[in-house]
Amino acid sequence: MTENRANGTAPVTAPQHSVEGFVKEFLRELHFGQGVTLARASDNDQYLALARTVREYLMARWLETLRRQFDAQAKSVAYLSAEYLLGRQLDNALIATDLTEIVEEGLASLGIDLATLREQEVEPGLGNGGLGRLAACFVDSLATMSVPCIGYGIRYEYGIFRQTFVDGWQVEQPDTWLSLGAPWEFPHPEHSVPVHFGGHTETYDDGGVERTRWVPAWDVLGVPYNYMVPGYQNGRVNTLRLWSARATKAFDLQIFNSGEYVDAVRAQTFAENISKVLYPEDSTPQGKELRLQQQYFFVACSIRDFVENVLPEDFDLHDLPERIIFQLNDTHPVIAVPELMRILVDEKKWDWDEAWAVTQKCFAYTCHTLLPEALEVWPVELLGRLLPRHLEIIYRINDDFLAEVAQRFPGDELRLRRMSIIAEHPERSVRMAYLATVAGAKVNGVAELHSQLLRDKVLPDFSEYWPDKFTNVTNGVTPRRFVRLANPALSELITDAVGPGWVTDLERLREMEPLADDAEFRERFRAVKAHNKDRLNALLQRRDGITLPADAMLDVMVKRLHEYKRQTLKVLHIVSQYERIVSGELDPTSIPRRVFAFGAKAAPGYKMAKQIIGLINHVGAVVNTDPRVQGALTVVFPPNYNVTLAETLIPAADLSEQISLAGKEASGTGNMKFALNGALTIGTDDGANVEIRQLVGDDHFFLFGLLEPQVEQVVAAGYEPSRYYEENRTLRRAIDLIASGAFANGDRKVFEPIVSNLLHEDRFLVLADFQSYVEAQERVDAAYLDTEGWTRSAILNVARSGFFSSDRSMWDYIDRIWHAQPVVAR
Ligand code: 475
Repeated sequence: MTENRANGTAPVTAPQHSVEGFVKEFLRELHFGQGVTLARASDNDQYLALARTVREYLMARWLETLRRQFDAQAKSVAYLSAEYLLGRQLDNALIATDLTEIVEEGLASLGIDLATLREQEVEPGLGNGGLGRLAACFVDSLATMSVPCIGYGIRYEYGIFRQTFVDGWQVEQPDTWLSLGAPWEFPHPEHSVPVHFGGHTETYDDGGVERTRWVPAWDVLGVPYNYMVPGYQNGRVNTLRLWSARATKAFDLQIFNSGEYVDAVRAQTFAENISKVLYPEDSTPQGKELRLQQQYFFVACSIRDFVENVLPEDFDLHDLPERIIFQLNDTHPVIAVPELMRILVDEKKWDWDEAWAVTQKCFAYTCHTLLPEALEVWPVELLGRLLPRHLEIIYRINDDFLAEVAQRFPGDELRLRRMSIIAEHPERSVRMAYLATVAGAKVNGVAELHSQLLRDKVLPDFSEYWPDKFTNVTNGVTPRRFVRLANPALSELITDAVGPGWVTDLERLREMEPLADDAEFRERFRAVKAHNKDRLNALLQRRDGITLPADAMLDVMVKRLHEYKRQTLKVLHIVSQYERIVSGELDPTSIPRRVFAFGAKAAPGYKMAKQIIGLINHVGAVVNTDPRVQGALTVVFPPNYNVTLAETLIPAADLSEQISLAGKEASGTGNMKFALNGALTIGTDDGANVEIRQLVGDDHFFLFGLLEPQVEQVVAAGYEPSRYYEENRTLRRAIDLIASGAFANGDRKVFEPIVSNLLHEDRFLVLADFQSYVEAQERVDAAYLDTEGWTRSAILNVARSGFFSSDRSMWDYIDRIWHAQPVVAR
């Protein structure tokens, strides 16, 4: 769909919003879309027909949205993100259109169960974790708020790998999410965009002006695939545009003409590799050439698309900042900065300064990390080979910037070296976070603490130089998917209590607060949890053959596997409880029965993370089957944690584990999802945990561990993990038990790397926080035994977490960074 023709007049009407209207349309799709009769239709046929029927209900709104947006010529947000972790589309489209009941009834009249069809959908896993899921929440919120936004990204043919366990060890399988059909996407090959790579630059005389041009060596085509992003029951549908790489005609012809048919076909494959697979590293990006190709590929397509297809034909690009803000989701799309400069200077033939003034107003940068190893750098050699003109532009940006700094701080050579976009060691490379900071109108962190540390620790020279450039926007999650869709039972209870408005105005949850003191309401709240646990149990049975014990506290830690998140701390707690039980120190009937649930993927090349997964599974195999435990401890680790599993797991949780080392987790968003679904948090003073605790109150949050400034001190004083091992008997026994081979059939070597890392390195201070964690867990046990008190706290967690709606995050971005406005119906 080309936006500039979106104001055409042919009427587009949705099917009737009734059971009959739906059934008629569904059967039409089954017959004419899938080419099968109902009698012969497979579940997948039925799912595809259903998806196409539902999208028909959205189509008129989509076209109307585009028309309205074009007419208004309003400022748009272009969210540039290499990842969108969308989750399943069907249910979200059903709640957005308020069709769930109609569809349920209509399908039932044909003898079809909606739940069965839901299960057919393979979620688009086009992201690794937090950052990708955040992008999906943000586009949902913007659509629901009627703010013009295009999400731009990559249509990976293979999303995040499917995780399986073989003998408890992670084995990756390809994610073939497109193989059974992709009913939610709209390919538009006629709007394909060429993207160039390689070659060299040259200068030429342009009527007395010396200019530079890029003479690239090869190119590919970006084919746009559009996805609907429906607002919640507001008649609005925004667009997510994901790019897929194809070989260009010119590329083929050249080689075909030379008679090298087989080589030509191979070259085609080469081009198409660019969008083939999502890199599965989160937080430790590898400097792979294909990754840089992906980054440039999608931002080059996106900028060209916006300038040529979204803006009107005669648009004066000097006004670009009034029409667009490119929000950079971490540094992955930062190459967009020199790309826009290249277009303005080389193609549009603007003066450098004129182009830079516009460019600086068009970008803003969000940082999602604090780990130094997660800050992207690209070797100059690689960048110069792939994008020679962009490297020149980066050099010029850097030269101009450093000249400015030198003026303000004369003679401060060290400062210039610290602030240079080009690092000299260990290899000459481009610091993408610095480029983003220099070019961006604003730079934000994703929680209060993170934004503060970003200013003080990661980019101190820059925040001194531009104090007003830095701001915070605390992350949020969409209440549509993570409460309304994931937790229908709680949604009904909330709606009974405060009315339906909370779905788009989450602060309304506050009105529930007094009900925490209402015994009948607490009873109903517990019934919701029990129902959600049954639902989880049924899913895990079906999915993995896992059975949960009845009446147990559900303690959940789900997130990517990373040492800084400290899954090992939780394992050490489980092992120590186990050891205390089998040694007779702890009576298993004296503590509440607990299920320890894990969900986590490890980057395939991250050895230690994979070891930890192996350890969790092996500990589970021993603990779960030891009769002495008497069912007090159960470890479950369903494989392939993803958005779909989260939607059933989170609503069932009693306890949320947010136990990263203080100062390492930028924000966390899982922590918000749990609180909103009535789990209590055991957590460190890290990321958005800080804000969760402030809002829900200390009495309803289990805080433990070193605070961020204390972490600094402990490290500065020369941290020795072995000291904690020697001085803490419980800890020592737990580690000794692992070291003894008790969880590896007596083989001491299997988990030796984990043990020796903990004892001799322990970069994330697991041992230092162990005692404090165990004590907090004792407080958890005691609190859980007080059923009414626990329920009260759980209700207050829900009632006080409205702040964590991604709608609020979006308003903050609008106020502090974007200055865009909703476009409302005329
Ligand atoms: C933080 N991913 C969370 C979340 O702001 C935070 C990095 C490199 C390459 C690919 N993916 C990544 C991340 O850095 C990431 O997901 N960061 C997370 O962003 C949203 O809530 O604390 O760890």
